[in-house]
Amino acid sequence: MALENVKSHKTKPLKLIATMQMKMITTYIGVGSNLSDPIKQVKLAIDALHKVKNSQVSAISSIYGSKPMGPQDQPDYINAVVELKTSLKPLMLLDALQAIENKAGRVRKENRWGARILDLDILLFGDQIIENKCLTIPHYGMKVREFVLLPLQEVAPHLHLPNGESINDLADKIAHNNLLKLPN
Ligand code: A4P
Ligand code: MG
Repeated sequence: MALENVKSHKTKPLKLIATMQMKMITTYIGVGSNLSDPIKQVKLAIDALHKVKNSQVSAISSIYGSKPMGPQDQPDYINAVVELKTSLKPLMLLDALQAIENKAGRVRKENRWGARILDLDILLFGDQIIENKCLTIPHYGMKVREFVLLPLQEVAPHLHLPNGESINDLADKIAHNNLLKLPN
């Protein structure tokens, strides 16, 4: 190894060196909350995503306010999308995300699409299509949710889904449903 490379390694944080040496897949994580100070919950979740092992946050969307999809007798949501490069396998990433949800105090209830303190969904995992009892990727709802498509377009405007659809086409077609990009 050339001397200058050795020197530059000395100045980089260890986590960065480790992740640089592994095959990294680009993933997109949908973040949502509508309980217990949702803006704070989303920011804390983004902090926690920075600490996921063998992974590196590479882009973060603005924070958006959104009207609830599903039952309307619940507070408005805060949503964002994070681009995370990872060498974790999909199920290991799901475990890491569920650990963050649990630490935030997430209680899983039976009511579908009900209020939640934190929801972390794997929207895309590279160009992989995954269907098993724990994971459906691309996320089953992502193409019809303005609170996913618009922040995703913000962080990855040139993205294509595994089936070839472009994020720009999907985002251009979706009704905005009062989605509000909040100032930084
Ligand atoms: N699972 C399967 N695929 C995935 C994936 N791609 N990412 C499994 C993450 N998890 C995935 O998830 C239930 C199980 O889904 C997991 O154990 C995992 O194995 P969960 O987080 O416990 O339950 P959930 O999130 O309530 O399920 P669901 O039906 O996926 O909820 P959604 O579809 O995420 O909807 N309105 C607004 N404005 N903004 C929102 O963010 N979110 C919801 C929740 C409702 N309304 C909303 C929003
Ligand atoms: Mg979820």
